[in-house]
Amino acid sequence: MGFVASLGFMTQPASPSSPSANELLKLASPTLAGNIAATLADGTAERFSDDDTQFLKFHGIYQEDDRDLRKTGKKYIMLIRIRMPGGVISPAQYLELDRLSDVYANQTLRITSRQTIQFHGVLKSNLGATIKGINETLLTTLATCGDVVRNITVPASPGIGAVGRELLAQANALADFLSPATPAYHSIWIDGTELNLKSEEKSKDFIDPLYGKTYLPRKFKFGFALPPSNDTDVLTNDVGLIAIVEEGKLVGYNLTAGGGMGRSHNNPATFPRLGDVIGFVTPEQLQQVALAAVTVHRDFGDRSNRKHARLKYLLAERGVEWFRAEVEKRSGVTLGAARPFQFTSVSDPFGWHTQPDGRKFLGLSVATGRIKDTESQKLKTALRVVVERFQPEIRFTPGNNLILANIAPENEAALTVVLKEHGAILPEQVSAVRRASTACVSLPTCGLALAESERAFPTLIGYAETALAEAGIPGEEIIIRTSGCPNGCSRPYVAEIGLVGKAPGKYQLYLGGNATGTRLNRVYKDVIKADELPGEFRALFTRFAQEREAGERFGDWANRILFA
Ligand code: SRM
Ligand code: SF4
Repeated sequence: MGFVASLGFMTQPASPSSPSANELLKLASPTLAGNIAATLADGTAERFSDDDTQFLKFHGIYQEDDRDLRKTGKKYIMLIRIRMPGGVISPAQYLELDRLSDVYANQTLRITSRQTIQFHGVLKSNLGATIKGINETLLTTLATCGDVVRNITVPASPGIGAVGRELLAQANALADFLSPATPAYHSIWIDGTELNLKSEEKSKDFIDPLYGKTYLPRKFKFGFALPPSNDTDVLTNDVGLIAIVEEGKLVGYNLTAGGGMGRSHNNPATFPRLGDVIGFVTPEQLQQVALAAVTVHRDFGDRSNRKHARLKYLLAERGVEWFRAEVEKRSGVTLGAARPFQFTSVSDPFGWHTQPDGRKFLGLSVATGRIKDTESQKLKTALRVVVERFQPEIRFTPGNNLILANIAPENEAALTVVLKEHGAILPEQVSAVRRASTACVSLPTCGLALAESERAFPTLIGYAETALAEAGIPGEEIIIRTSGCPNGCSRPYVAEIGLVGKAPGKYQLYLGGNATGTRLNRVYKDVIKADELPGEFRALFTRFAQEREAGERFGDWANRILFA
């Protein structure tokens, strides 16, 4: 029996409802080539067709338009997302991405909530050169979007030493193992030619060994975590791998399944969900079990309704026992009993720390993950100079922050001076609430945004800082996450305070998540205007300061008191 047949996807019953438009598209062009190459070569075409925009996603590209300019006509620009398991790159790779962003994008690098980099604002005419440039740094954009396994998240701190490196190696191996096999990516972006599989018929007959002709019903996300840190928000992933370390040695993972954030307003059939703990796997079993989990989604996920197509709905409807049995059957692995673990924090490590090998690392707070130069803060230039001069390893965190690693202790002072000379804001200059909080990209690039998020973040967090000061607790850390729409790209539903865009200037207010990413928050106000937030925060924080128990965090207080 061949590999494809052994995975069983050809034997599964077809979905009883009619397949969605995306399913038909994938079926018609299983190489994912579409007409991308032809449109790319056509200098007169300023955009790709709607069908091709779906294929482009699998190549790591979103066709967007600058929504600030819509009144005067659409200006098409591309988002490019890079694959980077665990968010780790070399200094040389960073410098090249920095250069490419200056030449072809909007002169910024955007750290994402899944530890990678996005370019925004790339014109179609510059797309080919940008993707080629990225690949020349030995990075790729393949499978960072689309109905496939996405960028895998891994604990970011270099402070965890050997186990951290092991997790990174396993994540990289898993990412390669689960990568789509289409030759179209290479032919379009590297060779610069249309995909030629000798005949049209052959192209249509292409079958990816893992994903089949129609790939997954929807995106699929893996995340690793190493307790006590839950910096990757592991339970929000389709599949989570919680590392279990005994006597300093990685013995395996508790596998979780069925996490996800996305929902739609006024559609209660869609909801955020935290993953269930399914069982224990050893590092040797990991790939087979992960593969089995992906094929369960591939074969049972909803292919008619994309809003119901994430793995979380299978877990919610069919249950943990069913999922475990399917995974065991497909992988041939009997999962062990889950091992005890405890999370204490989702925070990124800020400031200077010493690595187990004696070298130093610096965790920087990057406001909304946007590496850019402004009048007062030349962060992008500062990082370029630092990376050129001190050659640190670069690590992007799931909190949209940045870590400079492997720095010789004697360089700590000089590196800090370079940052200060460029006006870069050091983590100790940022309030605890601001450092802990994040925002999704939203306007002007995101086509799904209903309200401002990244651009409103400084103001919204400013409201919180003022209210905390007025309540007499200015140094309080509260995790606030803003998303411009209910898709939840900043993972707002596990934050202590979540602000979810409803309409311009209007948000849903969620309260009651915790500091460990293990509890969903709840709707406190279905609509609140941005300019009502100062008063709302003042009232909430004042009450919190008066009523909290010793050491109690805002999210725990809100959960205990406001939803009692
Ligand atoms: Fe996301 C769609 C940005 C992490 C849930 N997300 C989008 C798009 C591509 C909009 C679109 O489809 O047209 C956004 C591009 C905006 C732009 O201009 O940059 C977008 N998502 C992002 C990023 C850049 C937000 C950020 O501030 O960092 C993150 C990129 C991650 C990466 O590197 O791969 C990002 N998105 C997430 C997360 C968080 C996570 O994975 O840890 C989630 C919630 C977890 C989950 O998947 O459930 C998330 N994004 C979504 C959804 C809802 C999916 C669902 O199940 O309903 C959409 C909408 C969709 O897929 O149709 C979406
Ligand atoms: Fe866009 Fe919504 Fe994601 Fe924000 S949460 S980036 S508005 S899809």
